[in-house]
Amino acid sequence: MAKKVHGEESPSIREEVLRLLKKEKGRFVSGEEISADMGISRTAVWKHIQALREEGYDIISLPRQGHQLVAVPDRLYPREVKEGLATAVIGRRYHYYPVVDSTNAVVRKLAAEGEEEGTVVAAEEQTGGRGRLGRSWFSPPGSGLWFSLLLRPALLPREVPRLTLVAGLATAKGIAKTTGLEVRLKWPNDLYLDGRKLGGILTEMEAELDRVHFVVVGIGLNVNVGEEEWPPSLRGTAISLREACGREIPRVSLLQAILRELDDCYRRFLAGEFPALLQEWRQRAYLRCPVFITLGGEKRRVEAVDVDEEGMLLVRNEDGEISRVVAGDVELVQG
Ligand code: BT5
Repeated sequence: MAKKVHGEESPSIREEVLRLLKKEKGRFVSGEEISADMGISRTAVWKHIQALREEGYDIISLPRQGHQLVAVPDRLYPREVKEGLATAVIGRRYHYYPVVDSTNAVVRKLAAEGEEEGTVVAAEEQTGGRGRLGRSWFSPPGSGLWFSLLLRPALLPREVPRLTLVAGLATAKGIAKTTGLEVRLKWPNDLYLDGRKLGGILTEMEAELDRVHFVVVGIGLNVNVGEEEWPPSLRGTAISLREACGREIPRVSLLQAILRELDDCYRRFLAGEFPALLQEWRQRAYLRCPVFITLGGEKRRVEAVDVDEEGMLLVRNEDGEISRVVAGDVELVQG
């Protein structure tokens, strides 16, 4: 009779089976070899292979030849994202969900339960993805990066918006490393490509007046969203990396690259290097250009001049007066 695979030990054996198939990728490994290596029955080997197939791993099995791993799915599985990640803080702990309402909401809940700094929550799909001011964020399955990180920096609440700029910069750097595309940053939280919105950042915090308990940085990035997938409200205003590059972008390696940049930028931020990070942000930003700014319901055309050392936007109105914007919506003047 086939040996029963215990629920407890089978996930780690499955990882071992997968590791062996990956090591021998493109080559058949016999059922006997796997079963001898792992100390499990042939039937158990078969069950693990079947389970991996259900997870999307493309494995061919042939009688007398064995099993061959042909392709790894581009899903944001912990084992794939954590493989070779080597970050110090960001992504050290990583939670994955096929579907979730909002990754920011999940991180908030984990944070309240004492989860440690650096934890990342990623989902294939969000059913209640959120933007700022209660706006919704379109997060279709399998074609974007929808993830959030938990930070516990020793900051004052008014210093927290700086983290949005740092996260935007890190995301832009990760995209450049993976695709060669240089995205533009729009104050305070947008990533743009070809004048269209590629991604956005939602920073939320739990704080008292003089003490931040935790910060949740949510990042949404359109990776392989197809032209036909956009809802009418986003057609022509949103863009994905695939649309810009004309090819599918592997999400796992993109996420890894972004997590590495976040890890590096956050370390530098904590070490007091915000001015240098801001300088890098400026180089990629829409500055010294006309924009519409909406403040308290009123929309005005101004010039985005610069960001100050605290990361606030400086704008010049038609009379040449400079003012400092702490929070607001900026729209590009097209054309
Ligand atoms: C943002 O808000 O740009 C922040 C988006 C943050 C999303 C991430 S995904 C992971 C994490 N979990 C969440 O629930 N949220 C974060 P805002 O600046 O308010 O922009 C929202 C506006 O962008 C919407 O009103 C739409 O006009 C537009 N929009 C919505 N979905 C979009 C998409 N996928 N691509 C481009 N534009 C989009």
